[in-house]
Amino acid sequence: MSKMSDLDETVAAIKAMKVRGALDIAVTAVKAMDRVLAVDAKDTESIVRKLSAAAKKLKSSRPTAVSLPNAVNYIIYLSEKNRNLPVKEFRRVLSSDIKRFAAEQEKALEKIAGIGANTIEDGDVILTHCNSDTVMQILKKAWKDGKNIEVVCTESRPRYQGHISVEELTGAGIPTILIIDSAVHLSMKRLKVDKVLVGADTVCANGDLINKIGTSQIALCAKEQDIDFIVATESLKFSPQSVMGSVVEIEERDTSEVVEKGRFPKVRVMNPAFDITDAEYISMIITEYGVIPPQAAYHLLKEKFGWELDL
Ligand code: RI2
Repeated sequence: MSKMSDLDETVAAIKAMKVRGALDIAVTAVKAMDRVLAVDAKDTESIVRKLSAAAKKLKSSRPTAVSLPNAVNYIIYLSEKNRNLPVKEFRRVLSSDIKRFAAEQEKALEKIAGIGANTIEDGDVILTHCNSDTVMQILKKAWKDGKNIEVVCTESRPRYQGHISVEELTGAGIPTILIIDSAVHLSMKRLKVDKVLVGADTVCANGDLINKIGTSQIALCAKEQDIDFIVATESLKFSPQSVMGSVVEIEERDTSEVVEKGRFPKVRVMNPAFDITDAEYISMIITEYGVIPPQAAYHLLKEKFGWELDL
């Protein structure tokens, strides 16, 4: 069997969720594009073509988190802008732009951790779903700031990313409780949950949130019990395509993640990886630009993605 190319390996790792979490996926993809820059090419035009082919492959690896196309499209935009440069100069400029972009995402994460930690109060019981690096950074910062918090993690079936959250939080010394996904409603009451804090895969222009399957049910429970439902996300996860009317594709993953193949031969098994939480259930969105109401998503999009939207 022939050896996989570096790019194909990255695509395979994202598909198999060896690399996961909306921000990590985006940063890993642009780093793979940086490596494409280094491959043999006689002129700038052929690198531009290689980058554009790589972008297409990377974007097809997972369909829902908009951070991936946003990041990749931005690098393609820069490559188009610089396509008249001689090959050596083109490589240098693009590579440093990619590194700057990746560093900016790290900074955004750090900024959100600080802003997010301010929204947490001493003694808070916080429920989170799945594993969001952004959420983890906020919780760890709040703990480091001396806030005595307790975190309730859902399992997040079928892939149990909740276990990753439990490991991270307990590793930081934070008191953590693990519950099954269907225990959310009961646990909110019994454990006296003060806040729900989740990450995002995509935020739409109308403020709707697309996040790990089960998120929208948690939002409904929070609304019913008058608990704040807070989203933490880098602006990279806001969807410019949604401004133009596109609907976000919800990834359907292999059903073997839910039940072994052939176990129920006559049954249709479904495995949607994400769901949509209506903006009206969201109390606030924490971004690197500060805390905004979901209704402000359109304005943030216009500000941030002007280069793509041409509005
Ligand atoms: P960060 C994850 O999806 C979860 O839905 C999480 O809320 C979101 O990405 C954002 O993660 P998956 O990749 O970027 O586990 O905050 O399917 O790490």
